[in-house]
Amino acid sequence: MKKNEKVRQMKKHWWHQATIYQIYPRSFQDTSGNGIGDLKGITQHLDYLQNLGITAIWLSPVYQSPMDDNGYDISDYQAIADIFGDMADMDYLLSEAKKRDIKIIMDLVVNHTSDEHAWFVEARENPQSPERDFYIWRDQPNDLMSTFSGSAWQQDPASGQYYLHLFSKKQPDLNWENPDLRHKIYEMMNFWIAKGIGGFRMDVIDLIGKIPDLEITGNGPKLHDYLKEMNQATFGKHDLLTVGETWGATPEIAKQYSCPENKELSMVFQFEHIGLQHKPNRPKWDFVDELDVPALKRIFSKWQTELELGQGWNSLFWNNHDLPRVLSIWGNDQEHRQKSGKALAILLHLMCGTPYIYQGEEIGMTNYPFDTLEQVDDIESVNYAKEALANGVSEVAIMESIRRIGRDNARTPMQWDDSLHAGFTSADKPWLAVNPNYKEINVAKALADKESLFYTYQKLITLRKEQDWLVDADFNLLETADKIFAYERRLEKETYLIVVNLSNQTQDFEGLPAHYQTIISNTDLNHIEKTGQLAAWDAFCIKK
Ligand code: ISL
Repeated sequence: MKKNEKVRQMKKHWWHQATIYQIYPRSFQDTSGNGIGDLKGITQHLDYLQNLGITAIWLSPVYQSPMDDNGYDISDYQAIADIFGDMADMDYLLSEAKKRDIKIIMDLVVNHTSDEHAWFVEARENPQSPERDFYIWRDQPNDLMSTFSGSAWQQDPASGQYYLHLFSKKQPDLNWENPDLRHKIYEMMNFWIAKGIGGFRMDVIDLIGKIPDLEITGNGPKLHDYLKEMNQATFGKHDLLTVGETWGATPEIAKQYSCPENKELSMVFQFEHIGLQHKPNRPKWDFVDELDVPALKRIFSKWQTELELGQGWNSLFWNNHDLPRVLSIWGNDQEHRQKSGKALAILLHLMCGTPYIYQGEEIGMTNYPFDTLEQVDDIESVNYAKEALANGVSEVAIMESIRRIGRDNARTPMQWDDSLHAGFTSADKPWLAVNPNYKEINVAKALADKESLFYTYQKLITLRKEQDWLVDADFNLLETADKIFAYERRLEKETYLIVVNLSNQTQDFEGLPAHYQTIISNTDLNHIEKTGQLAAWDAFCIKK
């Protein structure tokens, strides 16, 4: 059988043609008036999301939490944080979403819990308890460092032992070697599956196989055994989407996770393209001024060809709640804001994989002009600033990094309209300031303008549902000028050409065929035909 035929016959899942929308609940919509987004706020905007066309929402954590890391520090996996509402609100969100054919993907944070989780409280108070071994304790720390600065070990005064925390001190790492712990996690996952959720996004899942004594954190030897066991014990029997957050994945590793025969996950998030934002092998704060477009092409092309259908599956994303806004990094967030936004969307969404949109991306939200440390909330940025100041780095330089790369850029409130606080909250002050550009950039304005970025996203989402080639076709990067990203998708006799000018400059381009059909574009193709040139941020897809 020819490869294309095999591919067409392969078992397809709903998520092969899905587009996922990530919501950071804290920043989406406040209905209670406390300045913090909540579950009712999400339910209130389901019609908006249905209009956009998305298949599922990935919900960042809404569980009970002391909010040291905005909910990625969970103290009860089966309860909802008061600030977000309660379980009745969650059930209502699930049922209202279902009415609109929207699934809910829950964030599964099981590399660590909060130090206020009952397991850790017991472990700390009673070193003889079974819970003690749910965490990782040593008599002496080694050199492991926390992602949020400083040592990854914290001494517990009562026993004198140190516990491991790869993130904040309030996020002790779980010990996945302990089978009782693993089964408790599977039970919890089944509780959520029974509620009818659409799947799980798995926070830093590649860390669960760590061997702390060897200072191995990512991709430990038992990682894939645990995932296979988890699959069998939980989601394997259901048609759910599972996506692992895996900073350390190479294409080889990603195949291990996502190859259907392996029965692990549907897909993973790989971050190689995100790595281009900072200098090679440097901390993320050491950002680059001039982005390397040829490297971006090489990286995407590698992932597209290595994870071809049947071998594995890609996740496609520019943004999430940890990353700066793509328009402020790869796009032009000033004079070409909408057009560069469309170009970046067209470029990404016509590749093979499941696309993810982060709230506000669809209306072209941008980085926030942070200039003092008082404006910064995120624990990662705050800890970094403390450490850098102590090491003699100037506040000006620190603010430059935070402004460019800091996680709060993604977390400023969603901009709904041009009223006070962008319609996000009726409180005097939102938990994090609204971007001052909200009068220009907001949902109401985007919906009113048929030419807005919103409608490009809407069209891309529809295309993904309707056009099978987006799933089935091969990917082939074309040789072009540095700043042009062009690729073909081919399936039997059909060929689709995607061309994007990733720059503010005009580029020569002679590659338009005599006959074609336009699938989507942000520009006038006749003009390109006549001049043999792409204008700044021109982007299109044609069928040859
Ligand atoms: O972007 C990062 C790499 O420097 C980190 O901010 C981030 O911590 C890392 O991507 C892991 O992220 C996930 O786990 C963290 C949580 O703070 C992030 O929000 C989450 O996405 C710990 O749970």
